[in-house]
Amino acid sequence: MARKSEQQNKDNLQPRPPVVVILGHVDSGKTSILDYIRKTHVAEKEAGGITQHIGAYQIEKDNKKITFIDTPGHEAFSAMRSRGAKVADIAVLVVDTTQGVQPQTKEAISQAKLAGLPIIVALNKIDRPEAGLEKAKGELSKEEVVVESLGGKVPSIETSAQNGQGIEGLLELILLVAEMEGLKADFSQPSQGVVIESYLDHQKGPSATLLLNKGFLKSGDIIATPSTLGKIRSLEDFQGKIISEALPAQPVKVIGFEEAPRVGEDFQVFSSAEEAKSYLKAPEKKAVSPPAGGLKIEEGQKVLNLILKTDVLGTAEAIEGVLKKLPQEKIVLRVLKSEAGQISESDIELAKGGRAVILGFRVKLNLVAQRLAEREKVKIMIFDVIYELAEGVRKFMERILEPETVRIELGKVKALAIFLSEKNRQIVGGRVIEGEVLKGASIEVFRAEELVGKGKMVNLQRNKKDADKVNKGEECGILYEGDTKISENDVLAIYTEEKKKGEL
Ligand SMILES: Nc1nc2c(ncn2[C@@H]2O[C@H](COP(=O)(O)OP(=O)(O)OP(=O)(O)O)[C@@H](O)[C@H]2O)c(=O)[nH]1
Ligand SMILES: [Mg+2]
Repeated sequence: MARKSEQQNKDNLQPRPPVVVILGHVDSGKTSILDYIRKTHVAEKEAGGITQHIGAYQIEKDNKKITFIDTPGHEAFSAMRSRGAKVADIAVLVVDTTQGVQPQTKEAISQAKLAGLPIIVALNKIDRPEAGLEKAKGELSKEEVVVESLGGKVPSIETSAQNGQGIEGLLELILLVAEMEGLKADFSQPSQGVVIESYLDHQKGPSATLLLNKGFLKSGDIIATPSTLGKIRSLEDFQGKIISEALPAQPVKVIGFEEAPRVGEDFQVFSSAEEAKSYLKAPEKKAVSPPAGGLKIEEGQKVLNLILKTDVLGTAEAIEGVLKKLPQEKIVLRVLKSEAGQISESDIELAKGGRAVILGFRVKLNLVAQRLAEREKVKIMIFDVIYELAEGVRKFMERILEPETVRIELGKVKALAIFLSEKNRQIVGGRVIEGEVLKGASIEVFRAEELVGKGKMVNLQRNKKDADKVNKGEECGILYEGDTKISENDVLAIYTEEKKKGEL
């Protein structure tokens, strides 16, 4: 597209800050390291400036800027990580030295390599007594990430997000690698870049965090992605401070899109709305996933309709992936709507109409919506941890599964004599020819091997005394109740039914 084919005027190229993606396994300490850096290198402009979750920050070290992107390590966020790797210049691979190389460490390595990013390894949690530095390095070597201290080319540093050890060194390494990369951008042109986050701000409307890879962005610019367009009403930096323009490698929150754009889309600035429209791709306009295209529901299957509301769009995508992995042979999950933003009254109306459950992830429920949900009896489940969401949905599915009835065969009785026959009751004398007979069991009546009727046992006797159980070979008297009359020589199948909790 335009970005690749356009000629860049070499004179306009200026150095730009590096964009660093922090990758690593779940709980390796990515966010903790970023928090530590932010605390020590960003002068908080306003107290509690960050209201929305923004996974990108820019800091300053020795008068040089560095942009960081955080990505979650949970396996479900693979798409987010690979996007992070695509927009970045450098990957910091965080390895928990108490754990060593883990599945998402490996995934992160291959994503960084695929994107051609230089890797810096942060050997984290070095403050912990059980930290296994050499083991971690050895395991990295097996993944062809050989650190310098083992004779390789990959710079590494021991870090602790707990006490700050190695964090300054990590920043110095980043600046060093960035310098060697010679990162430059054309600042003079209308900007282009990538959508890294997208959400519906319930006060300001569709919002997106953008990362510019060239040019500059200012209020009033006409902007488009393949899925939506708009005119920029305001620009905010990662701390929520209004800024007049954004520069390459600077994460910026933009308000003014007509709809929340898709995460990962390229954006461009245009000189007119007409031009911007021509950039739109007609068929996939909506930033909402289609309601389960091609979803097949077979006989006997139930459907659980869901409305998914998440903090950012990348999360919605990850959660849909997690939901897909839940067993759905008996209950099919159908996502009616999936979008970023708070749970609104219209979500509750939709849930009511579609008999859906609302699933929230890191979102809030305002009082009005909560009251409406209570009144309309709409179920809302809100989670903060993806694993808990998966478990919560699984438990809910199990609860709505009807308990299964399991038939237990007990035995067979051959009817030898009929002693009494009333309207729908009979006393039948017989012999247990198979298994055993328990009082209160159910009865099926077979005549010449054909099922002719069903009924139940009201009482059971042996030697004219009430009995709980009669064994094979013994004779018994059965007080039978049922619509079909039993005749001599009929075979009675004796069974019970047990209800078992539904299993997915
Ligand atoms: N002792 C010690 N604990 C750490 C260190 N870094 C992180 N932790 C702890 O490890 C846990 C996970 O840290 P996070 O920063 O949330 O890890 P993460 O990699 O961002 O995790 P995900 O985003 O879920 O993939 C937290 O309880 C941190 O307090 C460290 O250097 N030393
Ligand atoms: Mg994290």
